[in-house]
Amino acid sequence: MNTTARYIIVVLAIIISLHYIVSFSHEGYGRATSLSNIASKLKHQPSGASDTDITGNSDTSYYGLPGNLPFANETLAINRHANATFVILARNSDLQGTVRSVREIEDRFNRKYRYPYVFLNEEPFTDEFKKRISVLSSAKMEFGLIPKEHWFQPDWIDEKKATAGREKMVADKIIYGGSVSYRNMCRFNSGFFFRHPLMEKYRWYWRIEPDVHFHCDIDYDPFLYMEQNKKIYSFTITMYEYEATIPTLWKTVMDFAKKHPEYIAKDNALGFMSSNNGDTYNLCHFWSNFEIADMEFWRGPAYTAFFDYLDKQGGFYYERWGDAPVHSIAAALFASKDQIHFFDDIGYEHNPYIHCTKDKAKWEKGKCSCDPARSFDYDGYSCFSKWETFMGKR
Ligand SMILES: Nc1nc2c(ncn2[C@@H]2O[C@H](COP(=O)(O)OP(=O)(O)OP(=O)(O)O)[C@@H](O)[C@H]2O)c(=O)[nH]1
Ligand SMILES: [Mg+2]
Repeated sequence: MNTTARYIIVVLAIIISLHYIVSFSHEGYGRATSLSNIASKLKHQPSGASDTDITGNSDTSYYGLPGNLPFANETLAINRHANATFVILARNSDLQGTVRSVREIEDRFNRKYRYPYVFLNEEPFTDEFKKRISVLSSAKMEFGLIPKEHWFQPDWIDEKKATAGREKMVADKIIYGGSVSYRNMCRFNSGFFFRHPLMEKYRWYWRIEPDVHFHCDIDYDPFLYMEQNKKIYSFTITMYEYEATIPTLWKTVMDFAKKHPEYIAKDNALGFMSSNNGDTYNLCHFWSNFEIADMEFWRGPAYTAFFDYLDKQGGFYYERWGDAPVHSIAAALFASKDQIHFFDDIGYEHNPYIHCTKDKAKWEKGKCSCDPARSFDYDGYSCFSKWETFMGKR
């Protein structure tokens, strides 16, 4: 062997040794360069508009698991993903409930689909929170801090008026009536979560809260369903809002609608919320703790102008406008009714209500753990039969 050949062998040996040392000491590098990852990347390139790397191996804020832990070797159910993410707003104190929600959505759906997660909080997530959540899935997980201006009460709110509004609600025993942080949360969910830097790269989201339950297997991709069927918003539960939390919301909405007729969709769902063409609001809304929806809708001109208009009226603080009626009314006015989808086959529970399909075939196929007799659909407080009548299904 000549000197050059020996020299090349020594250099190669050094490179290979370094590769192994770094693989073991740096998890991200190890994952990115593992043969199984390279092979799975070649097999599962997302197509279409999506440029999201669902495995997230190149992302430095990645907290997923290395390849030798649970689910990592499970075959992905599909080879096409939507450009989508789960989004979970939570406090550090919500850790245990968040663990339970992630665990359930993983078991019922995401272990096969591996959509990424974005966790958001107005305070930095603790290492403990990140550690306990990260162990639950091999999907990409990112933990983000909410910018102050997206969360806290803006300067232009008249604090005297806001305090008076809160005191009145406390006296009237309105749930969360005295809470400023609840109002911050509702305003954030109404107008800001889709503008968070970690959310900007995605188009579709599935909102999940701590301590919710998913009762049935979801053996297809709801994001792709939405995309392929041109849906923009979806729900599992619809109900009446507490009127005392939104005394001036409908008037504000109608003022906006009169100023901007160009944003009102042709075949809209106003008829679901008002039986007199908008004069009064029947308080029906979609329960937004579950949402699968298109952020292009929230980011578009109609919703941007709508949210800014509502925000300037101050009702998020002077009253207690919830993101549920705000999102629902916008979907009903600025989208056509056929763009709103009811996910009957997603068994969902947020205390105290459950949606559990009454269709026997779907219930069996989903191996549902919920009791259809307890489904909220036709409860007196539910708006679902109104929805069905409006959609011509009953
Ligand atoms: N980071 C953060 N998240 C919050 C805060 N308040 C609420 N959230 C989250 O916002 C979502 C809605 O809050 P919830 O307290 O569940 O409100 P709700 O669903 O109307 O009422 P519950 O019946 O109590 O569940 C959940 O994902 C909470 O974890 C807060 O002050 N900070
Ligand atoms: Mg909740």
